[in-house]
Amino acid sequence: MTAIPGPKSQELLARKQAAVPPGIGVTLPVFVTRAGGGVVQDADGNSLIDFGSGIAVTNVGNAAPKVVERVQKQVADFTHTCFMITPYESYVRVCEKLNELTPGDHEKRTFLVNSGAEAVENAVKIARHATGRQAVVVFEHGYHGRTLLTMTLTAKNMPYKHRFGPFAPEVYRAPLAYPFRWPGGPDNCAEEAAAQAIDMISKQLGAENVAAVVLEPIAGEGGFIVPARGFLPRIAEFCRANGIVFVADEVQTGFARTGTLFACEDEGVVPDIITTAKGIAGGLPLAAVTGRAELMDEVHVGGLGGTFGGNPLACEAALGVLETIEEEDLVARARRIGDIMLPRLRALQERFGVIGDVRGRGAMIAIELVEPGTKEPNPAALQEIVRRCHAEGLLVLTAGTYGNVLRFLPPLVIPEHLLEEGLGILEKAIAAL
Ligand code: PLZ
Repeated sequence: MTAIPGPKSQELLARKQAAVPPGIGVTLPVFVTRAGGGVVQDADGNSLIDFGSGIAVTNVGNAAPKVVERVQKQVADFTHTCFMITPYESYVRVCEKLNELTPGDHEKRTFLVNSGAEAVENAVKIARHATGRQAVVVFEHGYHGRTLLTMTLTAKNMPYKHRFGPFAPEVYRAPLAYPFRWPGGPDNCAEEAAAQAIDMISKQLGAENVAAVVLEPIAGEGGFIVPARGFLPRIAEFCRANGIVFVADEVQTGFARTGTLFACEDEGVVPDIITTAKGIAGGLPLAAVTGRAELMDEVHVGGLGGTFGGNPLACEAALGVLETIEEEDLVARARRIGDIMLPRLRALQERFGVIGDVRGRGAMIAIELVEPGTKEPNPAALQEIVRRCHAEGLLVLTAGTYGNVLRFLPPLVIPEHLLEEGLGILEKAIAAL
């Protein structure tokens, strides 16, 4: 309807600039009035095709009927009591469901917090408490949050860590099996990267000093890096053999996004603790820590918690999300989205040398942009393509350690004609470049 952003959004943007610090950046400054069905509508009456899902959150859509219904009922009944003061059933139900649905048939416990970062921090606290060890191992290209500990766990300096130190102690970083950039090539990547990580842990730290290894099964913010097959199981097996708690951070990959309910399932990896957030509650703030009963039960009464964790509105939303995933078979939908997008993107890669790599699983897909004919990161091309997509009404997100990855996270309920239309806009943007 208007240029992007339109006059109303520009007016709101000016107010944002006066009221909100610039540290809170904005990818696309259109102010939203409604969203759903794979479309985001703005204050100027524009409709944008949503390839972002609010960063992998609205997997079931922005206003899924089951979520809306449950939250509306709950908000009229009560908004809060604090689960640690006087509990309510929906919290327990969410935990029962996660214990049942997460990988592994061992006995599990779950508790609820507010954000992905908070879930990861708690996973580390529990691992340290249960093992009596301190060191935590994370990986190159990893992202785990913005709190002091989780920003320390995060790999990338700018914008997450720059001048925010000193960082938390006892955090060590190992190589990630990044096939596209592995020096020895993709074929030996899993084996070599796992060997280097294990060597680092054994020789530099001593496995017996390591409380936890924290790993994203697909690195999200780092650029949708799918570790070479075999890497994850090898690291998990090393952890098991050495009494190290293996924490899978599925904050971004969870809840049907990658074509399985959780990304670890793809290689049959069973984590000791799994952290989830984002897609768990259709946009209401909720996150969870799910782990082996014997680890989780180690922590003394009152050792875990928080005022808002497992808020009743968020719990009802989560139950609505789980029902929607099951009833609409969104796991299969995610796979279908991948089956549509990957071949289209690979065909573009054939035509345009700027696309160095096409990767991802299910509805978590990315292209990595390079200087044609090399592997040199091309962040300028990314900015240009994103600008053109946004101007034409396709909301896309960026990622990547080198700022050169265009990522796609459509809501799993997106109609196929919008997926096709979005891909068409993308193709034109790349061709124009
Ligand atoms: N772990 C794997 O992807 C959040 C970050 C957006 P919170 N990723 C989006 C930004 O720039 O702040 C994330 C993640 C993984 C943990 C987190 C942190 O989750 O809910 O943002 O705290």
